[in-house]
Amino acid sequence: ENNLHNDARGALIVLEGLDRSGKTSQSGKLVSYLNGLGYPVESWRFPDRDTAVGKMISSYLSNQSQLDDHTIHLLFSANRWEKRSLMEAKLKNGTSLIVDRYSYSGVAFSSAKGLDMEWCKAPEVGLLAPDLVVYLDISPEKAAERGGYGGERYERLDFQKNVAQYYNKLSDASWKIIDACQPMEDVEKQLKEIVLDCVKSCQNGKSISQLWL
Ligand code: DGP
Ligand code: NA
Ligand code: NA
Repeated sequence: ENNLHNDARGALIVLEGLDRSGKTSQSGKLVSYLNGLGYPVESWRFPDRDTAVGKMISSYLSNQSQLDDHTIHLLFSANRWEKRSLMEAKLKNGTSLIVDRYSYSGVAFSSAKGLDMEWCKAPEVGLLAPDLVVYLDISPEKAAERGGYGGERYERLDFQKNVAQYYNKLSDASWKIIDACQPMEDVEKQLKEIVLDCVKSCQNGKSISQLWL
C-alpha cells in the first residue's frame, strides 16, 4: 500500500498555532514517523531564516531592526514565494512536506497588529494551497506558561491573544484542530493519524490547488 503510484505526489501539510503551541517538536516527530513508514517527507518552516529575505525577517524578529508593518508583512510573504517553485517540485516528485507555519501565520500575525485582513491575504494568492491545515490549539495564557517566551518581538501575552482571534477568523471547517494542552504523546498520536490519512489521499492523484481558498 505504501508503494508510490507513478502519478503519486507528496502532501502539503501545514501546522499552525500560537508561539509555544508545540508545532516545532511535533513536526520533527511526524517526519520520523512518515519516514519510518517509507514515505519521502521533509520538515520545512516559515520564516525560512536562511535566505537573504529570511535574514531580514530574523533581524526584525530579534528587534535588531525596525520595519514598517506593511513592509515586514510583504517580506514574510516574499519568503514563502521564494520557496514556491521548490515546494511544487518536491510535491510533484512525491515528497510530502510538513510545514511549520505558512500563510495563515502571515495573515493572523499582521492582522493582529491592525492591518486589514484582506490586504494581508492578497500577497499570498497563488501560493500552493495546503492539503491539510492542523491547528495546535492552546490558550494564550497556557502557551505563555510553557517555559516562558524566547524574547522575540511577538512573544507577548496581549499580542498572542490578538493573534488567536485572527486564527479563529481564518479557520474553516477543513482545519483539523488538536487540543495542544493534552500530554505531548496524545497530541502526537492524533497528529500522526490525521497526517497519514492526508498523505495517503494525496497519493491517489488529488491535484494541487492554490491559495486563497
Ligand atoms: P517561529 O520561527 O515559528 O517562532 O516564527 C517567528 C515569529 O514570527 C513567530 O512569532 C510567528 C511570526 N510569524 C511567522 N510567520 C509570520 C508571517 O508571515 N507574518 C508575520 N507578521 N509574523 C509571522
Ligand atoms: Na517563536
Ligand atoms: Na473560524
